Amino acid sequence: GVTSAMDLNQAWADLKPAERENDPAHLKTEILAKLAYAVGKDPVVANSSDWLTATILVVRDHIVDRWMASTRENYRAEKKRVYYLSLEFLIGRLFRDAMNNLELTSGITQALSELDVDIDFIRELEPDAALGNGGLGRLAACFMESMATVGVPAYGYGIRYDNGLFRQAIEDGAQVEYPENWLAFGDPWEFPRREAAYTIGFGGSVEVTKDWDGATTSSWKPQETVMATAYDTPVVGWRGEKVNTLRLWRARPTSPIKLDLFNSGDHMGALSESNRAKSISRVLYPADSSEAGQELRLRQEFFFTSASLQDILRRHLQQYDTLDNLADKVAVQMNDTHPALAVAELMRLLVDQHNLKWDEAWTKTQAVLSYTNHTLLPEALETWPVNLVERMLPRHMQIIYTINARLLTDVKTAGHSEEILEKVSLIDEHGGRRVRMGNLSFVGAHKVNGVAGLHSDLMKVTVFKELHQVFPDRITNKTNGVTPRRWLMQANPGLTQLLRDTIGDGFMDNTEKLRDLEPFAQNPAFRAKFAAVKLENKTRLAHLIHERTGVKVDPTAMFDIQVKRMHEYKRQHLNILETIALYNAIRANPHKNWAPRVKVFAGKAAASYWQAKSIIRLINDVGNVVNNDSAVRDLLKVVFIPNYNVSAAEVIMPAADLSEQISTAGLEASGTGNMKFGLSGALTIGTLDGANVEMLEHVGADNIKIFGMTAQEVEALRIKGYNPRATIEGIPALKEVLDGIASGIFSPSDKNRYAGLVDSLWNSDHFLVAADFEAYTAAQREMDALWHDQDAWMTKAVLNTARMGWFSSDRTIREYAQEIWNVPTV
Ligand code: BZD
Repeated sequence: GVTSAMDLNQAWADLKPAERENDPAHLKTEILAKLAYAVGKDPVVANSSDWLTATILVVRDHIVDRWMASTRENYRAEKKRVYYLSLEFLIGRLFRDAMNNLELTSGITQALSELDVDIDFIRELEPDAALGNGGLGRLAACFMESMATVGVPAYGYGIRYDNGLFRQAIEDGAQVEYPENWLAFGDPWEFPRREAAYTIGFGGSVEVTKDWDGATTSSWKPQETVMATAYDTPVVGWRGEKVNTLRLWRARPTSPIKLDLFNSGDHMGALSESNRAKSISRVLYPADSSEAGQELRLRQEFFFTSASLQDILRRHLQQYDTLDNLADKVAVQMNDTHPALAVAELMRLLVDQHNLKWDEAWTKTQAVLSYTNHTLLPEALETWPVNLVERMLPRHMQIIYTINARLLTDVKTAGHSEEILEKVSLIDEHGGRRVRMGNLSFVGAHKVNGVAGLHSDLMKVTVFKELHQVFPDRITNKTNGVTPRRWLMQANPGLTQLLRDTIGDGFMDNTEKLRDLEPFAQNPAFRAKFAAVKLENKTRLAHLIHERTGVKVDPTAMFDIQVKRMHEYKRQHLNILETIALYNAIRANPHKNWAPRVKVFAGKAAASYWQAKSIIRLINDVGNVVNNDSAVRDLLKVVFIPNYNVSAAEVIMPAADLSEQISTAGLEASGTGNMKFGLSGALTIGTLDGANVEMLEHVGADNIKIFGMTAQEVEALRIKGYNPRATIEGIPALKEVLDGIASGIFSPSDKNRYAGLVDSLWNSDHFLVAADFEAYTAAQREMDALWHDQDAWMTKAVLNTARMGWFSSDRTIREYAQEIWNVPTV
C-alpha cells in the first residue's frame, strides 16, 4: 500500500546512522529531488542520462559532507599536506567507485530499481575520463584513491583537458584516431572554482634592481599571461572515511577578446591571443614513451606546475602566515619529469616574490620536492632546447643556470672527475644545448624513486649513474601497486563475494589478508566455485568481444590476454609471431591434444608510431585468417578489442586465465596491469622485468611462468653484439612465420604491408624478439599442458589471488608516506 511521507521519515529516523545513508527509500527521495531540482526533469520524461546525472549528484552530496569534514580536520590539526603533481590522471568512471567506497551500492541499486531504472545500464553511460595515456596516469589515479583510504591529506594537481586520449577505432584492420569528448554533457563530479585563479606568465624579460645594500632583486616581466582556473573533484577513500581533492587547471585568456582589434575589423586577430591561451588545456599529448618535444607541451608543463605551486604557497601562507615551516607542512611529488619546472618555479617564487635568500630557498625546495622516474628508455627522457626555455621562461633559465653552477662547483670540490661533471650537469652540451629535466628533478629533490625493485636498481647504473655516485642516499624504490577497490571489489564482484563468503571481510580493509585464502587452493569445492566465477567473467568478456569485433569466442577456452599501450619494447609482436607459429603447428597437426585458446589483444598506439600501428594491423589481419579457417576449428581465436581504456580493462582483467607480461627485460619499469590480472587469479607468463620480479617472489616460482633473458643477459648480449639474422635462421618455426608474413599470407591484397616490420626484425630486432622466441614458445607449451590439468591450474590461480595482496597501492602509499613525505597514515 501507500506509505505516508511521515511514516517513511519515522522509519528512516529509526535506522542506525550507517544504515540511514544506505536506506533505499530515502535514497529514492533524494534521487527524485535531484532529478527535479538539479536536472530539471519530470520522472515521466527523464531519459537514462538524466537518471544517471541525478544519481551521481546524490552520491556527490554524500561525499561532500565528508569532504568538508576532512578538509576542516586537516586544517584544524595542522596536518602536513601531500601534493601529487601529474600531467596525467587516468580516472575512468567514478560512479561505481564512489558508490562502493561510500557503501551505498545496495541502497542505490534498490532505489533505482524501484524507480524502474537499471543501474547497470545507466552506469555504462558515464564517460570514461581518459586524462592520461597508460600506466603513469592510471598510477596517479590509484594513488589518489589510496591516499584518501590511508588518510594522507592530499591534493592531486593536473590539467583539465577538454579532450582526453583519442578514441581508437579499427577500420580495415588499422587503427584510426578520433577525438574524445568526455565533457560533451558536462562533468557532474566537478566543482568549478572561479575564485581560485592564478596568472601564468610566458616570455618577456627579467628586470634586475639593486637594493640600498647592493643586493639585487630579479623580477620577471612576462610578455604574455594566461589565467589558470581550478576545477575540483572530490576523491573518496574506502569506507568514505576521508575525502581528498583532485584539482585540475583550465587555461583561460586574461582578456577574452582584443576589442580594439575587433572594432578595427581584424576579427581573427582579436581572438588569436584568446585561442592561444585556451589551447594549453585543450588536449592530452598522446605519446606515452617518446618525448613530445613541442612548444605547446612545455607550455602545458609550466602552466600546471606554476598554478599548482602558487596555490600551494597561497594555502600555506593563509594558514600559517610564514614560510619558515613550509617543508614541515608541504610535500610535493613530481610524477615523472613533466612537472620538473617546479624546481625552478619554486625557487623563483621563494627568492623573487617572497624575498628568501638563495640558500634558504634551496634548502626548502629540496626538502619539499621529490621525484618519481617511470622509464629508462632514452627516447622518453625529457630534454628541452636551452634557447626555447630561455625564450619562454627567461627567469627560469637563469635559475637553472645558477643551480647548475652551484651543483658543478660542489661536485668538483668533492673531487669528482670531469667526466662525472659532464654527466651530472643540468645542460647537455652535445649537439645543441638542452636542459636535462631528469637531472633537474634529481638535483631539486630530496628523494628520487623508481617504481619497482629492478627498475630502481637499474636507475643507479644507467640514467642516474653519476648522480647516484654523487648523491648515494637519494634514490629509493617504491614498487607500484593498484587499488583493490577498483580492481578487485568493483571490477570483480563475483570473486569479491566468494572471498567474503570464504575468508570473511578482513581483506577489504587489509588486502594482505587475502593470504587466508591459501588453504582453500587445495579445496576442490572451493576451486570449483572459483572456476565458476572465472567462467562468468569470461562469458561477460565474450559478449564484449562479440559486440565490438563480431567474433564469437568460447568462454571455456583459455583466455590468453595482452592489454597495454602498443610498443615494441612491450613486444606484442613476440606474442603475435608465436600465435602464428601455433597456428601453423595446429594446421600441420590438427588432431594433437591442443589447449583451445583465445588470444586477446588491446591497446592504443601513438598516432605517429608506425611500427606499433603495423603490429595492430598484423594482429587484426592474423585474426581474420585464423578465425575464418575451419581447419583450426575452435582451437585458436585471435581478437583485437578496439579502444582499450579503464572501463574496458575492468571487464578484461577479471576474465583472464593467462596474463602476458613479456617486455624485453630491463625495459618495463614496473607494469601495473600484471598486478590487476594477478589479483583476479590470472597466471602470468612473463619475463624477469619490472614488478614481475616481485610477483615471482610473492606468488612463488610454481605459480608464475618466467621465461627468457634476464636484464643482465640482455645487456651482455648487446655488448657482445646481437645477430638477429643468424638467430632467426636457427629457428625454423620463426623463419617460417616471418616468411609467411612477408609473402602476404595475412595481407593478400597488399603483400608489402609488413615489409617494414619483418625487415626490422631481420636486420636489427632491437627488442630481442628472436632471441626470446624459443623460450617463449616452450613456456607457452608448458601452459598448454597445465591447462589440461584444470585442478592444477585453478590451484595456482587461487594462490595468485591469495598472494597478490602486497601489490595494493595502499602499501605503496604507506611507503611513500613514511620514507619520502614524512606524513602519518592510519
Ligand atoms: O609507468 C609507465 C611505465 O612504462 C610502466 O612500466 C609503469 O608501471 C607505469 C607506472 O609507474 N610509464 C608510462 O605510462 N609513461 C607514460 O605514460 C608517459 C606519458 C607521457 C610521456 C612519457 C611517458
